[in-house]
Amino acid sequence: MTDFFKDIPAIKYEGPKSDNDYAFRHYNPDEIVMGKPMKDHLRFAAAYWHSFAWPGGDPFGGQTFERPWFSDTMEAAKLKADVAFEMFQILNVPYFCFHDADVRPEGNSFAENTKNLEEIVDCFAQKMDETGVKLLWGTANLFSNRRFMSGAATNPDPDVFAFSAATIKTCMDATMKLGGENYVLWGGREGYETLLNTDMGRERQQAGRMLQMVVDYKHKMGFEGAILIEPKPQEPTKHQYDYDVATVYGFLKEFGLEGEVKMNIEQGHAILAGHSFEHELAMARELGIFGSIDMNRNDYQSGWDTDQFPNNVPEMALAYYEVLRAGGFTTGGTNFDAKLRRQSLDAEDLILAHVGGMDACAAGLKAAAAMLDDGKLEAARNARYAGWDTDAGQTLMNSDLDGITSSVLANNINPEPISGRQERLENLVNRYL
Ligand code: XUL
Ligand code: CO
Repeated sequence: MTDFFKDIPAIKYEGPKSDNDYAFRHYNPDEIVMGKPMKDHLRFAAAYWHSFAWPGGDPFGGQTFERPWFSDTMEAAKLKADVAFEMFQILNVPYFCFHDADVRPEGNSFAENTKNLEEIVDCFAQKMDETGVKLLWGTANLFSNRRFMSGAATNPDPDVFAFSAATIKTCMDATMKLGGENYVLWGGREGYETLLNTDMGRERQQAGRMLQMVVDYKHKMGFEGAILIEPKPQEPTKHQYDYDVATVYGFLKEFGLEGEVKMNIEQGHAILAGHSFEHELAMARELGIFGSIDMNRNDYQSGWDTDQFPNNVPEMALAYYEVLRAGGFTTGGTNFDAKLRRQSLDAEDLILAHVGGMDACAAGLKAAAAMLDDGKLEAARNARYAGWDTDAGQTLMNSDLDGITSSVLANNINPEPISGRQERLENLVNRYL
């Protein structure tokens, strides 16, 4: 045991009336919701990068956090792993997620990076065995090091493409070795700053080829998890190719990968793309590519990806409503891609941030389940489209413009507008919260 979280107890469910900061009010892991335990609906994961690798910087200032593991040595990486697994246990999160660069010291070459990663993977394997904590997904950080400043797969320099491909392979190997349930690709620098120096055609082809190689390697190695792309419209690059769910779907179709790759949808990224989170979730469900979620909250005024811990229950309810409508998670889960504010310096801040986030998600899930169980929202939606289920509606779909025109004339069709009843439905939703 380290002394980082000293005096902080394991967090238990105490119910909504508890006034203990170190307790769950809504997250009751074994409580049955729609036929299965809450923990199996939510499948919570903690993100290694924000909680353990981020120093607290912003565009105007550097490190605010002082952590005993902040140094680029293997010894420090192992101390960081000790503390990380202590946090997973205090919170009782079943999963974690990591990038290679979060967990290993940065080497001077690809070979050194690989050796460092392998050493940490062995250390993780032992800790996972001891604690029962599992890996939701692994990924490669192909955006922080300066070699990736002009992109990874989409870099104008083929050597960077090669370095990136080799790094992805090592991260897929690590994920497979640790029994990870998904492998994620987020293209933070797969985009451009200015079209003046960018060959967009080539860059898209390079990105497509890299993704095909990832899928080929998944099959070659026998990885049974899902390959997930995480859309984001911009930040760090001005324009990113994986703009949103619909854009990525078009890209997958173009490269023949629509049956191979699903989506990891992040709340804050949806907001940056000008969508609601539930829009992106519903779009992925309709396209058959819903996979997993990165849970956080974005500031609605700043226009940055602020990665705050979620605490807005009405938003969570609408999000989990779409997750439940998609049939829930299979390999996916709820990963807290969220970080503390840079003034929240203490170890307890890290715990309480997750406790609040887990409770907000659990409260949202319960409200979403009640909405679905009750069936009033779905009944209203179905009633709105009921005309399409009639014989006339079906005939219309299989007709053509000539046939339809004759029918409009023969039946003197002259539609009367019908209320969309939005406020009534909004009032209904509020009753479940
Ligand atoms: C960045 C982001 C990443 C991905 C994984 O905005 O969300 O942390 O989740 O690379
Ligand atoms: Co994310």
